[in-house]
Amino acid sequence: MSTVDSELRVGMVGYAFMGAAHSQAWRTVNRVFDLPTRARMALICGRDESKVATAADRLGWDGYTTDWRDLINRDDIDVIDVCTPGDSHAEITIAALAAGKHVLCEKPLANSVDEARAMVAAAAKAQALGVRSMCGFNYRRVPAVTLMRQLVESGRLGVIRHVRAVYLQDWIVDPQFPLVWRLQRDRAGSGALGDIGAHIIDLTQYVTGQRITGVSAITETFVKERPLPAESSGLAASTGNGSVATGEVTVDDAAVFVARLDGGALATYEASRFATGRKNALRVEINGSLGSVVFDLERLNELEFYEASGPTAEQGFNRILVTEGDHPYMSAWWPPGHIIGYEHSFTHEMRDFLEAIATGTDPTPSFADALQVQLVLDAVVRSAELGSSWTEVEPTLVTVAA
Ligand code: SOE
Repeated sequence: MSTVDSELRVGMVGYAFMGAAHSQAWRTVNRVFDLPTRARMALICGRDESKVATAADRLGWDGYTTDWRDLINRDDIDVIDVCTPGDSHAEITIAALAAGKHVLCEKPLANSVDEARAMVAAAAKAQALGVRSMCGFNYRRVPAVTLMRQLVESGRLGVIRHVRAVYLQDWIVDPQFPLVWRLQRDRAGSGALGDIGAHIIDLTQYVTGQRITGVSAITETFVKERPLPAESSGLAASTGNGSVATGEVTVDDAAVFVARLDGGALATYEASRFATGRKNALRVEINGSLGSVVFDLERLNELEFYEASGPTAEQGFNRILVTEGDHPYMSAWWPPGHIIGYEHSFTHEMRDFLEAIATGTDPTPSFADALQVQLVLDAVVRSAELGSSWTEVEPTLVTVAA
């Protein structure tokens, strides 16, 4: 067990789903992994004092504040964890980096390419002063996904020919589901595309080491008008005369696109919140000249691996149970066969972020990696608006980690 010789005091902005998931990870990371530094859950931030006070108590934070600028200005906060809707990522992150705070920012990085570029520039300036930044594409840190990348990187699949990725949910199939912030472009930037499509864009680029260079896309908003949420409950607001006030849905409900990757692979992507029955169904299949590999989030402890070698009569997709001690991250948890879950990917994310800060290295995915995702999102939107003509992805002006 290494001795912990320092403490990093964390300030987290946001306390909803991602705030809860990150809090679980901050609470757990030093109890599971031997790290040279300890995370202290110092302050959680939210605008509603009653709600954030409750969240601080429930999620295990020492205290709370209602103004994120308070976190930035304090000299007893070292790390800012941004778990807010996308419309505040750039402002909070750029201010935090300028104040010398290490930053973990949830995905997608921003609501636009311009914002993402500004965040990359701020991160580069801060990096020169030893300040670290990372974007929260947590699925990279599912052990089976890391193993998937290792198999591709080692050449076991040969030349990658196809990438086939879907991320499917169904939480807004009911047209009476209220117009929450994720359904408003000015808050979320885009709909299923940026929220869940961003994950499969990052994950497939990470696993293959290839970048998407062009797309042809279609998007759809199936339900264009929804009841306005009541401020407090999130349920439908009333107009007072018995009818329900409604508002326009300004984001995509689903996005489908084909893509070329710079290593020559052809790819298909589908991100939808209208895949009835699919709750959080992410599946990626990679086909290579020597074999294939399949990851399915609903079976996140497993990886299906097909090697086109050996006797034909014995070939088939092998199911690898990714729980051995020499599988990524797994030696810190339980004996082989004792599986882990969705939340563990966030603990792995905090592990790698803390270790990078403590060892003075740059964690991945960097903001530059996240900018590459943002450029693809932008190309998908432009392609869909142009009527699915072929759209080149604007080259990033910064180096992107392979
Ligand atoms: C969407 O509902 C969502 O919460 C995404 O925002 C997360 O990134 C994903 O991990 C789970 O689904």
